[in-house]
Amino acid sequence: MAPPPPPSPVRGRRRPRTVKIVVTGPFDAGKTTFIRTISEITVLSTEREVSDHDVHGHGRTTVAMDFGRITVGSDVALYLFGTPGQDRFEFMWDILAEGMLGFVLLVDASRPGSYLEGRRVRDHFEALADVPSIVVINKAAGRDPDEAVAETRRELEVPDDVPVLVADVRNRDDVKRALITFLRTVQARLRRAPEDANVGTA
Ligand SMILES: Nc1nc2c(ncn2[C@@H]2O[C@H](COP(=O)(O)OP(=O)(O)OP(=O)(O)O)[C@@H](O)[C@H]2O)c(=O)[nH]1
Ligand SMILES: [Mg+2]
Repeated sequence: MAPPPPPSPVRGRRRPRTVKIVVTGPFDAGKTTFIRTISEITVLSTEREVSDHDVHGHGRTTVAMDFGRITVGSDVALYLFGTPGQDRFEFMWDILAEGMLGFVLLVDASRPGSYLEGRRVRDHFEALADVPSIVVINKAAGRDPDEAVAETRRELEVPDDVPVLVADVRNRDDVKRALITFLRTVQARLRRAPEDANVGTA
């Protein structure tokens, strides 16, 4: 009798494990750009024209969410959810945080008010779930990176085990580096508390 056919590569392929990461931060910090720079699918964004250009440089703002995806190896797909930046859409934060593996907090180094807002966003997400996070300083061109990191740590009172890094979120390598740092932080947390292994998977 003929041996059974080998398993079909398509049928045999495992679906990647999906995890949800929230990309958050103050108004105009670069959240949508971060996701657009790295996503392998066309980013689903809900943006509207901003009526007040004086307080917002780019004329468009996220009103509900951004959604993008990046696959890491063949095993894990990161689903990236960007939050809206304006206060009046803050009700979306809790919805988007549901089931998150962790969050990336962006701050805008070119705007001093970004620190105070960043701290409020961080406190909010920290209170929602005890999950890993990192802080990414965007728009820091011309700044000394070490000084920008020290200032951000101080202003946001970032704990020592939360990485803080400088990036230009329009640059794919920078965004990749940020996500790798985030995943390493998740790994470090799992080594300390392996029972959390399934927390936050989508
Ligand atoms: N100079 C500079 N501009 C940037 C950088 N990243 C993003 N921008 C610009 O900043 C503006 C805001 O970027 P977005 O990605 O829309 O910011 P956002 O955080 O999603 O904004 P909201 O949804 O309104 O909160 C856009 O015009 C970007 O082109 C950066 O690293 N440097
Ligand atoms: Mg946006």
